[in-house]
Amino acid sequence: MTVLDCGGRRLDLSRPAVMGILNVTPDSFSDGGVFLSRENAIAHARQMIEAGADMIDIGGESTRPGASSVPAQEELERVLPVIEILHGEFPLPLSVDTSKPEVMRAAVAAGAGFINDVRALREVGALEAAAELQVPVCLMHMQGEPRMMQENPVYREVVAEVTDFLRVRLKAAQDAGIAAERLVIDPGFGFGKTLAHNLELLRGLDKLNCLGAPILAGLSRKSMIGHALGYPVHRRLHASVALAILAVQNGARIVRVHDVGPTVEALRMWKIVYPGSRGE
Ligand code: 8Y7
Repeated sequence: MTVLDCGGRRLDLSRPAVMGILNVTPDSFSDGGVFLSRENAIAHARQMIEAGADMIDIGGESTRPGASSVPAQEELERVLPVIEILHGEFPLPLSVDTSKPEVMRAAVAAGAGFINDVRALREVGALEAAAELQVPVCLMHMQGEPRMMQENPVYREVVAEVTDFLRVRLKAAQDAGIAAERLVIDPGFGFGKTLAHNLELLRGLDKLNCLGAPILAGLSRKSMIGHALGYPVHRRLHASVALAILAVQNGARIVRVHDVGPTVEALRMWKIVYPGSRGE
């Protein structure tokens, strides 16, 4: 369980791993379209790999709060060339950030070895596609849909409800034929959650380990930092690194980040403090 086979490329999860975020979208909230061009996206990926990323998560659909959906054709045009080029150039696992079965199929054919689905395989045909492709899948919790999810998120008990949701999705994935060893879970920080919900989830993150799947956490530059500290997106680096370390300390095995170099450096220090395999 400590090594994921990502389409023939190994991801060692005996120690925390860093997933670098590569947005190939014109409207991504923190990169603001800067990495729109293919060349820029590839240069940005090269830089994250040089900085020590263990994998790269390539997304062509913005899931920021309020974002509208992107047709499959456009998503494919954004991500496929980038996946092909990076797959040819680097040996590390590549993740595709998508909810669409046709994008999953084409991305894996182009060299992706991991599916990151913020909708936890709930789109029609997604369970079947993921089962067929035999690559690891991250199942993420979200309350509502990106367009409306931050309107008025309500939970009775956020940690318990997120755990229940992920338990149901893990079962659905396994019933569809996806091996338990290929499943990763994620509480979905910021996806239909207030600051108070996000903080409670972060403090209680280790409780998700009762589900037996490695935990992925994405906190980088998120609006919870803005709500907590009042900083705009370009000033959230230090808080993002702190949150990545806290997530790992509380049981996360993969952190999804924009700022790979600073996160890798902080985690190097964490690993020296906690040389045991689970940080005990
Ligand atoms: C997450 C994510 C985003 C996350 C996983 C952003 C695609 C918003 N956030 N995937 N994606 N977990 N697994 O701020 O938290 O990067 S998009």
